[in-house]
Amino acid sequence: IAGKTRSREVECANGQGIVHSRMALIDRYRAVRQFSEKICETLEPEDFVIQTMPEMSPTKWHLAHVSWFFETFVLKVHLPDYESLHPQYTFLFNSYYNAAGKMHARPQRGLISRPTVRNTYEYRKYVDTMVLKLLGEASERKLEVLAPLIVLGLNHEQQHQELMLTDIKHVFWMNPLRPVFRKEKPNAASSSAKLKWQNFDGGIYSIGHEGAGFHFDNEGPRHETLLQPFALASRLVTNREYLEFMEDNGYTRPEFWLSLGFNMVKEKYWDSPFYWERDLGKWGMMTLDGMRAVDLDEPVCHVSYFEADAYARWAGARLPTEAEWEVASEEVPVEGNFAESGFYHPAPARESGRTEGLQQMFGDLWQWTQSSYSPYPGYKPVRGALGEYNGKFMCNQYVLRGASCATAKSHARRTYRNFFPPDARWQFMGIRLAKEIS
Ligand code: AVJ
Ligand code: FE
Repeated sequence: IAGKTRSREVECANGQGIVHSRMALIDRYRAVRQFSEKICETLEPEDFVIQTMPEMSPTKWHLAHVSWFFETFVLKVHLPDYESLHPQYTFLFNSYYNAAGKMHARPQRGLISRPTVRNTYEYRKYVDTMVLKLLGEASERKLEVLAPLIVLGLNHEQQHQELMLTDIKHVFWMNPLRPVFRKEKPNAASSSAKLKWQNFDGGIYSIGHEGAGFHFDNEGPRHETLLQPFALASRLVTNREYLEFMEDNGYTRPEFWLSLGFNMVKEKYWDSPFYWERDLGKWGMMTLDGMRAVDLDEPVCHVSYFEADAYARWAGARLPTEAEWEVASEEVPVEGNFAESGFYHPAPARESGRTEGLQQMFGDLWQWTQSSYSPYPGYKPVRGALGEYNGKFMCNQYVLRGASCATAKSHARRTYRNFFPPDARWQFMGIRLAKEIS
């Protein structure tokens, strides 16, 4: 192997750019696969199985589906004579790729007790053995074909790592016992930085991914876009600020809301962020550390696009566009409170003492933008099943930028386009304000 690794450079999603060599690719494969299992360390078998709403998936399903991805797009295509451990898994763990065949109904993922959790780990192990064999034995030329697929599969697995965390939070929330997933490191003495506005010039800017390093197809092509002068808030909106909106009857005053949003408020009886609960007049919230009092200095979390938009209007501001967010983030290093910290909760912005500078751009919370999730000019999904990865969802969803406390650091990028429907609240989603300047 050593001889073969010499000159290979493999594009990789480590955010720092490029992974060199076969060994680096193998190491990265092992590390990402292991992190998924580390996330599940404290779960009991019963926790892995249930589906508490149609939008979320059982942990067991996530663990199997990411393995199905490698099986379908790597092993079945590139390992001669590959034999599936269980041919029926093809159907069970296909999420939504019509070109890859029929699939089990999404809302019924929580109704199957078999394969068991143990079977699922066996399936992972089988796929790992086969992928590592393939990577170990492939010729240099073959590796060139495999590397981008492996890197895509690992980025896919990192997306599901975040979903496992947000979905297990929902499972524990639905349980009246409100179990603890992980003991949280407590926030240091609470206080939050003053909100400042940072101004940006109007003009023609380029946005979108270009060049080396992994990116999803929806991040390109890089293209020019025209921005008017704007200002962006230096940090995320806090619980204290959001409570002012609530106490000003924000949820019952239609003048702040989009029509669809106000319908949703009435239909779902929304009167606070998701996972908030009032007990004896005090607001508590569900965290992955169980229930606790709302900390006023933390960024407000688990709000929908509709709530983010209504809050912004109440505050005399608006949500940023995704182009504004990306241009503003130009000089901001990809650092912050990511999944690796094991905190799994957004932290208050600390007073930095500086008058300039954006905080909490990466990590902590995904930030709603006012941009519809639609194709960039010239966007073309790849041919075949993998073309279904992102492109076919470009309708009725909004783009979120940044990354959250449940995102792996090596998965975060300036050009990353996350997306969810405007009423989704169970992801780690928050609010950063923008406004016009003249
Ligand atoms: C980008 C988070 C909306 O949840 O379906 C997982 C990520 N894509 N497998 C999703 C994804 C394929 C995607 N989101
Ligand atoms: Fe997936």
